[in-house]
Amino acid sequence: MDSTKPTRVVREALERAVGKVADSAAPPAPGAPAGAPPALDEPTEPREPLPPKPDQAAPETRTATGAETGAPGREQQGAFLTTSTGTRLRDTDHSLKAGARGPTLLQDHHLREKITHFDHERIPERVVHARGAGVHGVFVGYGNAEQVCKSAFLREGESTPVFVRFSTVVGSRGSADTVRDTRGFATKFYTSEGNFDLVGNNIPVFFIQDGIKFPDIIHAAKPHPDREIPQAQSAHDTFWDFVSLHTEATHHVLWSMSDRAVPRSYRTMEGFGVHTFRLVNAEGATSLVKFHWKPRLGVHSLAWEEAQLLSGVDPDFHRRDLFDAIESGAFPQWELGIQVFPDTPEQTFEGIDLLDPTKIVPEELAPVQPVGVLTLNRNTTNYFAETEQVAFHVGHLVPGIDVTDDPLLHARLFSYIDTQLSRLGGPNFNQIPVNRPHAPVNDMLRDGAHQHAVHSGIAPYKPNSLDGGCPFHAGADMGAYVEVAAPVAAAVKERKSPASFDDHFSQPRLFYRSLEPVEREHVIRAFTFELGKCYEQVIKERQLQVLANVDTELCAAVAEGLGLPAPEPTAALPEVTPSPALSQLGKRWPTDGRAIGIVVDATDPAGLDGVPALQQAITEAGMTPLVIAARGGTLPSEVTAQRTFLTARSVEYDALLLAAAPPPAPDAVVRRAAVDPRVVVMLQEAYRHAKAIGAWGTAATALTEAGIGLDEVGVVVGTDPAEVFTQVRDLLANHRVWERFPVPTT
Ligand code: HDE
Repeated sequence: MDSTKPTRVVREALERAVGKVADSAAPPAPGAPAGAPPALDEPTEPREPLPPKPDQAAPETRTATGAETGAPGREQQGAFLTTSTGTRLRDTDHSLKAGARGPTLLQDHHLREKITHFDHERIPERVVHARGAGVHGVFVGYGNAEQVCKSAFLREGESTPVFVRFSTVVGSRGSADTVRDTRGFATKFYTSEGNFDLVGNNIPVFFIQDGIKFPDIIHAAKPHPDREIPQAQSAHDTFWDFVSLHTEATHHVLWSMSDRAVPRSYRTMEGFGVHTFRLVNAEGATSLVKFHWKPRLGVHSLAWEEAQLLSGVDPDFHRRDLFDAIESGAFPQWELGIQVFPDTPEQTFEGIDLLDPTKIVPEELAPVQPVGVLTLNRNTTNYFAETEQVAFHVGHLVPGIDVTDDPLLHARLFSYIDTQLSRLGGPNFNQIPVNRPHAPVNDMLRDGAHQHAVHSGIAPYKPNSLDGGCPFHAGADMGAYVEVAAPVAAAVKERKSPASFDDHFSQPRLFYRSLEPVEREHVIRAFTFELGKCYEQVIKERQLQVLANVDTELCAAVAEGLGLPAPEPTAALPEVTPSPALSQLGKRWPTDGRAIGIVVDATDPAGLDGVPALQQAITEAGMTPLVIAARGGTLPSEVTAQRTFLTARSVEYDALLLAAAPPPAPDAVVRRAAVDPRVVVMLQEAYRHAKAIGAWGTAATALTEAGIGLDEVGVVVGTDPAEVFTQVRDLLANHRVWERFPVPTT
């Protein structure tokens, strides 16, 4: 397959699809709750509901059978409050009573409708991936995939609307975003040939090789059933009990203990289809592929302490980051890439079993070839209607894409449709607006709860003559989905996995050995933390034995932290060739959508002079400047403080700039120090988390107060704010000041 850079056709298609949103004026700081600021007093004049904000979009308005409706796409209209059947209401604040002191009358149909609806507002949260954030976007194909895949959405310049939902796996719907966990990366392509759902994760392998074990791994990872703790964490006995006994999970566990499991942002995650899929081109030739999403901003993670602090300080950190980036016009982008393998009867590549979802194929052996670009450019208008009700299914396939015999994938093909029945209350979930296809639907599925379509015709069966035999079967030349006639080997029925699935340690070792020393150190600390949180010593000992079979240095370092002896490996450790593509380090990336904190002193008007120009420079660089002062509101030089020392915490910012060394504010607990203690904590944390820090003029004294040397790596001290910012921006392109993290001595 030819690799290709986006052509002019692709660039123009992208501009048409995305450009119009980019043109809309971005707000000075993202986060405005509505399209217009509210009045101070309760309004007295009725008005139509406000239109969505410029950064928002609802699902396209389609009928239940996929046709465009031309409707404005707003489910609220009219200036006056009504019942659900459109009757205007005079009062919704008082129930109908027999006299002002009651009792309340059963006759009050409005009270009953209001309360009954409220009582039923919740649906079951997803059994996994309950916590998520969804946004709209567009995918534009590069055209080069036509050699291996006939799907229309991959054609050159073809632009396809998408809905993407990112998620954590283990936590409940209200849990924190930044926990250590795998992230879901599910994409619904509304293609002209029907919906295609690519339901992937940010980790390319899975804990289990056979879907029948899914309830086991999930029950082990979820909170303990007796007390329902801990929430959204793997650092507990049942998880480590299971994975230490079930060694096929080891590869996924290594990724989970790496920085990949604490992403800095959804925007800086890779995505993986995990399973091997089968593609078919127009001539009917097939290839095996693995799907990858490559973020334009690079792969970037939080420091573990940052992730922990954020769970308390801003549990919505990842969704806020995504929504704010889109609102401020920093649209996140990924390239969809494929690794292509010949479709041989063995379904292996370079000795790697392509049907084993605990294995990767290193990119050095099979390069990831970009086939299109995804841009996320609109926030949702209603979380429940869109993000909570979107129903992904690995069986939502389009011509050109077929499944392989991966036993994990096969269980998923059953599960995703099944789970929607209890979550979304019946079999018509594909008629919910966010799930409606944009291709014509002519099925013979009928009735069921919440049926939205008013089907015509009297013969929803085949064969029929009463409806003229309609709908007709389509031939393969009419765009029908035809399963690849893949041969099935003569076999006997048995509950068994192939022998090739038995190797549980060589790829975890490959992953660990491919990381840079600082990344390995993070893996060691993560294992030490998680096992340190377990109660039972035998579980720790058992997991150390697993680690000994992965890497003796890793095992020894974790054992030391736990205060336990390091066991010997039970088998010889294989030689592995590291895959540099697995490391997050060593590259430079765009800095779009990063948050820069600017600490100012509201009592020093001179120090504020350069701040407006600095804010402008940061905004022009595609980042968000957030001014942090002792108090909120408008400060001298027309500077507005977005944060105060009370509301700000270092973890919110990618870099800190000091325009001043502010003295303790009146609300500081400790007031004897020279600098406000919260600013000192902010600097110490930013330093510890290897973030760039800049200061000019007398502000440098705050660094000294925080115990940070002025000549330390990643600390920029100067006289001119613009010059300091330029250097800080340059440091941000490396994501962190990596030199500041201690490196293991092994
Ligand atoms: Fe899922 N998974 N899964 N999963 N999964 C669900 O579907 C399941 C697996 C993934 O944002 C559920 O609608 C089984 C692998 C994502 O709405 C459920 C097995 C991968 C999402 C389900 C797997 C995933 C889900 C829960 C083993 C990565 C969130 C609610 C056979 C390739 C989608 C729902 C969203 C959600 C079952 C394994 C990714 C219960 C049985 C492997 C991103 O159907």
